Order: sequence, then C-alpha cells, then structure tokens
Amino acid sequence: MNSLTIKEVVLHHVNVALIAPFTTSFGTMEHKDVCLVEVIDESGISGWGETVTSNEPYYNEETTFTTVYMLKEFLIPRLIHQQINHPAEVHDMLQFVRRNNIAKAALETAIWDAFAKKNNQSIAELLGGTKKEIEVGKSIGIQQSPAVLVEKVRQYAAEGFRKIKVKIKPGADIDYIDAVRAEFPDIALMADANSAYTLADVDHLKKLDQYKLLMIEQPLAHDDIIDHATLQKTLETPVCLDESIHSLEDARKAIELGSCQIINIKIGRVGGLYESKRIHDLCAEHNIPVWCGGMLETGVGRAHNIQLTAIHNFTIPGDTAPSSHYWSEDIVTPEITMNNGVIHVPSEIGIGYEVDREKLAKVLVRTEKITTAETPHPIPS
Ligand code: OSB
Ligand code: MG
Repeated sequence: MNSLTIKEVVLHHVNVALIAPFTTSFGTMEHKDVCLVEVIDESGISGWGETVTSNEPYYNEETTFTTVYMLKEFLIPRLIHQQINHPAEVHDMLQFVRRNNIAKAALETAIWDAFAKKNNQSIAELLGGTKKEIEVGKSIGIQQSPAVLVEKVRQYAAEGFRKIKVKIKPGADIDYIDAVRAEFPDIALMADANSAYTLADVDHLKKLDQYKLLMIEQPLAHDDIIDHATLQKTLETPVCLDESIHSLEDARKAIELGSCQIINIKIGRVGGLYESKRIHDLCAEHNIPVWCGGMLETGVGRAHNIQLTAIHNFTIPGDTAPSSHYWSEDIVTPEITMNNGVIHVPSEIGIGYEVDREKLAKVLVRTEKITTAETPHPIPS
C-alpha cells in the first residue's frame, strides 16, 4: 500500500444551524460550531475529518475550542511531514497526549480518508466492512409533552426508520415512553438518558422494564462502569454504554464487569476509526452487539459513521439519520439520503462523499493553514 506524508493541514471552522433545536438531559443545541480537518498529502490528495464537538463541554469534557487547541499545539505537529505507513499506526502515535479523543479522531479519520483515496479504496474496505447498506435509526430530543413526542415518532416510523431512540431525563421519562409504547406496541424503541440518573433511581428505572425497550443508553454517570454493573443486574432492559467507553480497555473492563450488554461506538469519543474497529472486534468476540452513535455531525462526520457501520457486528441500527434531518443544506455531495430506513454505503473511494467547496463556503467562519511542525511544546517523535 502507498504510504502517506502530510504536507499541510487546513482547519475549516464552520457554523451550521440545525433545522430544529435538539434537547438532551444536558441541554439544548441549536447550531453546531465545528472544525473540519483537511489533511493534504504530498501528492495533493485531501482527506477530511470533523471535530464532533459543540462549544460546551456538556456531553464530555471536550469543546470545539479545546479540540482546535490540541490539534494545533500537539497532534498536528506530531504527524505533519512524518511518513505514515498505515492509518492504523496513528492512534498509537497520538497516545502521548492523554485523552482528548475527539480532537485525535478528527485528525485520524482525515488520515484514513486520505490514505483510502491514495490506495483507491473506501474506508469501509480498508476496515474490512462488507455491508452494502446500513440500517438507520432516529434519535429524538426531549419534547414538550408525551403527545408531541408521539406525533414525532409517528412521522419517523412512517419514514421507515428502523429504530426510534427517545431522549429521557428525570421528569420526562416514564410518561413519555408509556405514551409512545401505547401507540406503537411493536416498534424498535430505546431510551437515552445521557447520565441523568443515579443508583438511587433504580426502582424508578425498573418501571421501564415493562415497555420492552431494546436498551437504555447511559443511564448513570458519564465516568461510571461500576454502578452500571449493579444496575444491569436488577434491570431486565439491556444497558448500553455511550459516554463511559473511551477505549478498547474501557470496553474490556465494562464487558468483564457486566456493566452493559450493548455498546454504542462513537468514532470521536473513542479517538478514531482504529479504536472503533478494535472495540467492534472485542464486542463481536463476546457476543455484544454494537451500533454507531451520532453527534449531530455534518456530512463529513456522518460519512465516516457510514463507513464504520459497514463492518459486520454493527447489527443494531445507528443514529446516522440522513442529512435533511439536521441541515437545510449539507456540505457534502451527494447529500446523504435514506431509503426505507437504509443508507446505501457508497462504493466511491475514501469517505465516499465529496466535500462541496461552494456549500462549505456558505457556512465557513474562517480557515487556518498549518504547514510546519513548529509548536512551543516538546513533542515526542
Ligand atoms: O448521547 O447519543 C447521544 C447528540 C449529541 C450528543 C450526544 C448524543 C446525541 C444524539 C444525537 O443522540 C444522535 C444524532 O442524531 O446524531
Ligand atoms: Mg448517547
């Protein structure tokens, strides 16, 4: 395979309005300020990645600002002008920086894209993914009332989504799920709490068991795998971990402890495609199904999610809804569309979609070019 040497990195800061606000237990998002990372190799090939952050550290500790800082001061200087034989090497090359996984993933995924293009393959092919289509679910934010939620679910179920995920929090949980189940007894339904509960809520959470949910996602603290194991012992509903899993090691420990029966893999949260694939493989060995979560990505991050989901153990529909569910106009072409609940995995090389520079210009705030490894910090080689 052809190796890759990064000549230049362009950071495209964009601000895009969501078509509708999205509310979780930790807050409401109305727009996304993200940084698109374009790595350009010596032969002029561009690869794209996205910081899947927002401006507030409410999902995890990173923000768009911190990802840009880490990229400029540490991560890009470590890799620029270095020969990269395979993108699977990048994860370890960036491990001298503790955590900051979303920042690392933005750069690592861009390198997978450039490397795949250079070697005339899709990222899915490089990862060993063979699915031609992926099943898609819809994540619905917290609504004003159970009745409003029921109407949303009606609309999305009619559009063909293969899984409906409902965000919950204390005060907006049992009544909401009850109303949806009463109206749709058979749909594939799950709840995501984004860490809004504690073990003191066990009896309350046990009320969810009667609704035959596919799973409850991240009910307890963002950094916990111990209490989740205790909770899973008393709940019939499978527990799925999102926020708590940052690495293969975290996944191994959670599986050993029985903290979950399902894992939501987000490329950003685990630091890239290489770690995502390793977590996928470990879960496959342990009969733990996985699915690909979403972070309200633009087309760039969404394209990476689609490529990853082409691997076989992504058996549960992901949160990768089509572009039109987030943006009035996405920045990739073709737009990412869904047909009867499935997205076709593109056969084109790299991420499978083109970044449309005209559309990008409409949401661009500023760009920064990095061409040297200069940084005030000592960087290990
Ligand atoms: O917990 O999965 C989550 C969005 C932002 C932050 C966290 C989460 C989410 C979603 C949205 O659920 C999924 C999507 O449609 O991208
Ligand atoms: Mg989640």
